[in-house]
Parts: sequence; structure tokens; C-alpha cells
Amino acid sequence: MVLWLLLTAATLGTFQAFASTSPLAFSHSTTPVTRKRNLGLQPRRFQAQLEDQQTTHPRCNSKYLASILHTLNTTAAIENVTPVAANGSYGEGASDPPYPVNPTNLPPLCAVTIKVGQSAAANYRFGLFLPDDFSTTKRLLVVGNGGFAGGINWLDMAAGPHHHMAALSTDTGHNSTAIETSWANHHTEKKEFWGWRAMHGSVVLGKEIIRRYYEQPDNEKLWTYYSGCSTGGRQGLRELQEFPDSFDGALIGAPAWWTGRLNPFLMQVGLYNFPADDSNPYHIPLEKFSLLFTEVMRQCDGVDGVQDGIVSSPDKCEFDLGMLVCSQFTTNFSECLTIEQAETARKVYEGWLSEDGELLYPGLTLSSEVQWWVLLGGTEPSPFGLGYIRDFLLDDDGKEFDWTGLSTIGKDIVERAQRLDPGRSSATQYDISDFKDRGGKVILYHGLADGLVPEKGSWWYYNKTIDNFGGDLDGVRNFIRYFQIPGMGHCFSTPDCRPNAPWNIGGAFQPGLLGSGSWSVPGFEDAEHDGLMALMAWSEEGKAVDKLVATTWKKPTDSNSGVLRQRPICPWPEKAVYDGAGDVNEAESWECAMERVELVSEMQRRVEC
Ligand SMILES: [Ca+2]
Repeated sequence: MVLWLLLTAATLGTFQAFASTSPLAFSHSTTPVTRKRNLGLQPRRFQAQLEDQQTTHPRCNSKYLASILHTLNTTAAIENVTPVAANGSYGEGASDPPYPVNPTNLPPLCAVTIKVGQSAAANYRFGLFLPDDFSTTKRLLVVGNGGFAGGINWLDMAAGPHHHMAALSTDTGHNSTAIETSWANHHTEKKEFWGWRAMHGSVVLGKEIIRRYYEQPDNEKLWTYYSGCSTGGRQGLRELQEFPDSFDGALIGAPAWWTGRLNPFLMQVGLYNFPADDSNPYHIPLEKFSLLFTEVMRQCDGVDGVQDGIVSSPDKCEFDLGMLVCSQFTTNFSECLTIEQAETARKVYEGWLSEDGELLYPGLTLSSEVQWWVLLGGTEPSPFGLGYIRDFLLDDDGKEFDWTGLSTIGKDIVERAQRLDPGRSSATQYDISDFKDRGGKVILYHGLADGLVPEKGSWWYYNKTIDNFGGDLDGVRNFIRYFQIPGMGHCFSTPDCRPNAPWNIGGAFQPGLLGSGSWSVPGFEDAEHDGLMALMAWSEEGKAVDKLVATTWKKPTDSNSGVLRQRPICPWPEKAVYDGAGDVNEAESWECAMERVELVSEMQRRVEC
């Protein structure tokens, strides 16, 4: 039932090659640089498990990489070095549980795995893709993870070499799927690796390795970009907040940024709906989430001005839950909610309030109901909440903390999460002046139909940032812009094809969902459609991102099925506004502007799903 398992889709795709800046002719010098620098990592040297690749590649071999590490005075060791030929594949398959699908259709590159830390109990690994064709403008793409995943995200890294960039991903210091948390129990160091240390250490060391691999002069810039969603969004924000030198630009999707609040909230949402049995009048059964979605669509679709099956302005919709409540004349109770069930839904939308009425975390957005199964389905709260409380917060062995008797999370849990913030993972610094001052840029995006990480949380973060900069929205938009994506679920696609809204902007997890050989937005590999390319143009050429055109296909995860819809997504508070005349499924019929509402009817196009 886990979203990330959807990433096992492995359909091969054949797409246009990306024409980047002229690649640098690859130098075949085998002389490693000899300068040393202490990176502040642990002083013990790791015994490299060198296994010569019997390759003729002048640099992509363990001996050469080991000589680079030797100059860096680091404890890190080479775990693997593999040359990958054109159209090749690389990854760790089933031994990488959260990312078992190896990217295919790769450009020629060197795949490297580095291990940092000597003991089995405390180490992290990171992977590098070092393309043979490295662009003249030197660039690195760092990608993030998802949930509690422990594994190198080779699939998302593939975008890097297709753009003639190096790429990096860390396993965050453990090996597990996105929903496992037991590795964190009583393990402070692993929590910190997941929280921030593995990412930061990998970025610092990875940059140095890349510079030496390509013999890049010290005075030449290595442009570094980040792309991640969910936990990946949090990792990116966390890194740029404390270490403003790490990235030049960051593409941040649906960030689970405030771990200490969000994860307990994910537990609290479950408590609204559990226990899942007939004796609990407040329990909304799984099949009624669709009923809720249909009613939201009925009441809210047109509020944004266009009756197109996409709720683009959920914040403007005054949704009346009472319309769904069973009347005294009801005979078919599968088509309505009891008053108690309606109360549960109200709480999910409203968010989590303290006893004093303080907002602890905002609720799920109208139109997210199709994805409510993640937090409210099943028979117990999701591991994102329950696992966090048990294994991160309480280091509980599973016998003491019992959620079944709870209707609400206690004040003690809230205060403990606030005080401890296990792993120091929360990305709650709103003053990112240092990042801004060195030219850093952020594209923040979030699906309005996200049923896992509330979209209103990203809106909250953005507004807290604006507040921190004295309410100067225009000033903040000079370096961080927030894009809502109507109809998109958590990080990608539109859940259950309802309503198959344009969702793909080349963000984290998105290309991989279209197939193991996919990258960017297939057929639209340009800065108008691909958020990463837009970010690079903003950072390097000063081209502010005034819009991005999102894409979906007739079959939303099959880019060979034909484009169904394209539509701009816009920097908040602007919205995509329909011109009233053109085809609503064409991007040209829309412009980014402050919202105006004039209801336009549109026949919803048949969607093949
Ligand atoms: Ca609409």
C-alpha cells in the first residue's frame, strides 16, 4: 500500500536526447591531484575494499578513485566503481529496498559508491554518477529520499547524467523501505544520519571527489542543485537552512519539513478515524473516501472558474459537509455519512489544534480524499506517525506505547517532539538570508490533492518565510517561489486517475514513475516544462520562473499514450487563469495572474485510465 512501491514501474521509454551545452572533451589524464584537505570527517581511515574493475577506463576504476580519497584525508572508502556504457543500467536492485528499480538508458558514466564511517553500527553510503560527457558549465545534481527510506536513490540520480551533470544520493545511513522505522530505535546516530548528517557529509565529500575526478580548478564553480520530494523536500530545506553553501538551487517538493510536528500529526489524523470497527461511530470506512471526493468535486470544482474536474482553488471553496450527512429518510447508508463520520472528516480538513486552540499542524486539503487511504485506511495509524513516535521519539520497544486507547495525542508527546526533535531533522529555520545572499534559488511545489503531507503545510512554511522577511512577498519571490499543483497527489500523478490533472514537472520521483529509462518531462525537456531546468536557468542566467507548464498523458504514467493536458502552474499567490475561449487542455489557454473567478463550463474529456 505504500506509494513508493509505485516506483517499481519499469517500462522502458525512448525520449528525445537533451541537447545541453557542449560537453567538455573528456581528459584521459591519470594523474590524481595531490592537495590535501581535512573535511572535518572522522579521523580513522577506512580499509577500501578495492576490486579493480579490469577496465581500460582511465579514471573510472577503484585505483584512481582511491587516489582521490587519499588526497582528501577522509575516513571514507570506496565500495564500488563501475563504468557504465551508453544505454546501460546501474543500481543495486533488490538490495536497495526503497529503490529496487535500476535506471536504464543511461549515458556513458562512472558509477561510484562511497562508504563513510568504519563501524557497522554507524556509517552511511552515497552513490555518484560521473558522466563521461560533463558539461562545460560544471554541475552536480543531489537528489533526496522518501519517508524513512534507507537506500541510494539511483533512479532519480539518472536525470543528472542526462543533463551532463554529476549526480549524488545518500542512503541516509541505513537500509530499509520508506515505511520502516525500527532501525532508529535507541540509535541516536542513525537518526542524525537520516535527519541531516548523511546528506551534509555526502554533499561536502561528494563535491570534492567530483572536482578531483574532473580536475576542476578551485576557482571554477561547481553549480550544485538539489531535487527531492516529501522527506526529500525536507532534506533539501534542512541542508540549505544550516549550510547555505551547499546548493545554488533547490527543487523542493511536498516537503515533510517539520518532522517534530508533522509526524505526530500524521498519527493524530489516524486517531480521528480509528479504531476501524463497527463499534466506533466516528470511523469512515475506506469506500466512503471516494464519496467524499465526489461531493468535494461537485461543490468545489467550479469555484476556481472552470468546471474541468480539477479543484484548483480549494481554499476558496466553502465546502458544506452537511450535504453528505444521512437524513432521517435515508435508506442507502453507503451514499452518505453519519454525523459522527462527518465530524471526523471535518477534523481531517481543519487540522490539529491544541487544547488552547493553537494550530499545531494544518489539515489535508479539499480534493485530497482519494489518497486518504494512506493515513486513514487500514486498521492502525500509518508508520509515518506511529513508527515515528515509537522508534524516534520514545525509543519504545512496542510494549509500552499503546495507541488503541487514545483519541488524541497527549501534550507530553507534542512537547517531547518539540524539545527533542530526534535526529535534528526538522527544517524550521525561516531566516535563509545567507542562502539568499549568495544567490541561492528555491522552487517549492506541492500537489493540492496530496493526501499524505498536507499542502497547507508548505503554504504555512512559505508564509512563515515571508513573515521572517518582514512581509516582503516581492523580495521573497526573488529567491523562493511556491507553486501549487492542482489535482496532483503526493509528489506525483493524480491518485486513481481522478481527475488526471497535469502533474509532471520533472520533479523528484516523477520521471521514474514513467519508466526506468525516463528523465525530465518526456517530449518536453526544456526550462518551460522541467522544474530542474527552470531552476538552473534562474540560478545561472537570472531568468525568474514566472510559470512552469505541467503535463499529463492519456494514461497518466505512460508518456507514450499521448498528451492529455498541459497547464501552467504559477508562483503563489498567482494562479493559472483561463482565457475563456481556448481549449482548456492546452497550456496556451491559460496565464499566470491573480485569480479571477468567472465560471466557465467545460465538457470533461474522457480519460483513459
Ligand atoms: Ca476546476
